[in-house]
Amino acid sequence: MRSAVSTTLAAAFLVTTAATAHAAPQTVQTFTGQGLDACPYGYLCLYENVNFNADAPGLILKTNEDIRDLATYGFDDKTSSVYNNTPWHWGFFYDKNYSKSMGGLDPIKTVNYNHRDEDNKMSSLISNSP
Ligand SMILES: [Ca+2]
Repeated sequence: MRSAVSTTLAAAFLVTTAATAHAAPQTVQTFTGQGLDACPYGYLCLYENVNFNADAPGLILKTNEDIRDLATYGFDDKTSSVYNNTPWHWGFFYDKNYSKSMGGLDPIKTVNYNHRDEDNKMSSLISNSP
């Protein structure tokens, strides 16, 4: 009897693990780095400086989830370049709560806000990920 219960529980655990293993967990992380190589596949990366922090290591925010207010992660009005290393389109906004569009970025594309109006203006972002 005990053996049967244990087997059932183990099977349930395996099913749960398999169902979630293919989808990456929703994460937002800030760290110091530079270059496109610092942004792993499956993530959108915001760089605090132009040219993906090429001149020196700087702050990077990597995310695979929508962010309603970048101030939550200390990244409001800070983004100067972006690498979209995901299969989804992302939209960017001047204000929090996805207000006032400032354009977007297609899959596996970059944008550099050097000398552009959008520099240091992004406050929220959203993807069309299912
Ligand atoms: Ca900046």
